[in-house]
Order: sequence, then structure tokens, then C-alpha cells
Amino acid sequence: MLKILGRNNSVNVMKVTWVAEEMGVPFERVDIGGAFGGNDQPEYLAMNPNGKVPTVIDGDLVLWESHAIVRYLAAKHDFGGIYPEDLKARANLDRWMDWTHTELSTPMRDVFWGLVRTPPEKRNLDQIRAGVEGAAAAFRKLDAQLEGKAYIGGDRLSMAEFPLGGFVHRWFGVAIENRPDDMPNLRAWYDRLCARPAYRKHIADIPIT
Ligand SMILES: N[C@@H](CCC(=O)N[C@@H](CS)C(=O)NCC(=O)O)C(=O)O
Repeated sequence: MLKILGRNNSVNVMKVTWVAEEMGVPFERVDIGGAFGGNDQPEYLAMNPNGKVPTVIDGDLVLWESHAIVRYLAAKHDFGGIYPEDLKARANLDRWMDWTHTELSTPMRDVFWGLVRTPPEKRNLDQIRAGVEGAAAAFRKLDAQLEGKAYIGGDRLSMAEFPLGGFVHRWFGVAIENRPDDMPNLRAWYDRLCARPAYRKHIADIPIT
């Protein structure tokens, strides 16, 4: 059975548990990282030299990097569906996956760590404000992409949704003062994700900690 190593409140682990659940792939998840530790141990570092989560074990394959894992599982279990066969459709989704890492994750990290994992007296308010502005600027681009579409690639859930699911939940779920509210397509897409049982189980119903 597929084994997923990583704590369930990690935005990077959520990408993997959600895609596996969505495709009906049975898996066992092991708490590693954060308060659970274990990711600095030699046996873990032998599998993942970065000491980060997630890592997955699928038979004789050991794989790290959440987006590589999402692509691998989607191609293995839903080729032609969540993982499109058409090269151009796939390239479109690939760019939104890469964009999540390059454009969105840094401002969202500043928002999330600042407001959720830092006590009020220690918060860097300028950094949090800049994070909110940066995340809003990025999310406006996603909002534009979603115009007239149910999902990022069109009318069906795709591999590009999985990296973004945890971030959009934090965007709407963290108490952000004056959160910009000018992205109706983003909100509708988030509500659509929340209607999916697999998304609720692995993202929306997990406390933001
Ligand atoms: N680029 C990596 C980043 C992985 C990453 O930064 N994971 C964080 C959790 S979200 C981590 O392992 N932090 C240390 C810990 O949990 O102890 C990926 O996408 O898999």
C-alpha cells in the first residue's frame, strides 16, 4: 500500500493525501515532521535528504517533492483525467503548479506563519501586511484564470488544483484583517472544492495550525 510520510497539517502533505483520496488510492499516512519530529533522523534523511515532508513510498519507489508526487500519482492512477494526455492541456496545468511554488507560497508563508504560528506580541506586522498584499496579487491572477471555468483547466478537477487547495483554505480560513474581497471566481472555486468530500477530509476539516 502507498505510504505517505508527513504530518496532516502540512500544506505540502495535504496536496498528496487529497489527490490520493480523490482518486480512491488506499494509503497509510505516518506522522512525521513538525511537533512529531523524525525528519532529522538518518533513516528519514536516507529517503529524503532535504529532511522535509512529504515523502512517499510506493513499492520500490521513494519520492519527495510534493508536486512531483502529485504528478506521479495522477499519471499512475488517472492518466487522461486528472493528469491530461493532451500535451497543451497538461502544460497549462504544469505552469499553475509551478506558479504555486514560485509566486504564491512565499507570501502565503509570511501570512500563515505570522498570524497562525507566531504569538501576537512577536508578530512582524509589516511582513504580514506585505504577505497579504503579495498573496492577494497572486490570487487575483488565479481569479482571472478561473473566469468562466469551474476548475483551473476547465470543467473538471485537475492536477493543478492539488497544490493550491491548502493555500486557498488558509487564505479564507485564517483571520486576515482587511482581506481583499475582490475575487469572486476564487471564492466560488473554493466553495466548489469544499463541496468535495476528499477535500473536506484532508484539507477543509483539518484545523489550521
Ligand atoms: N518543496 C518541498 C517543500 C516541503 C516542505 O517545506 N515541507 C515542510 C512542511 S509544509 C517541512 O517539511 N517542514 C519541516 C517539518 O515539518 O518539520 C515540497 O513541495 O515537498
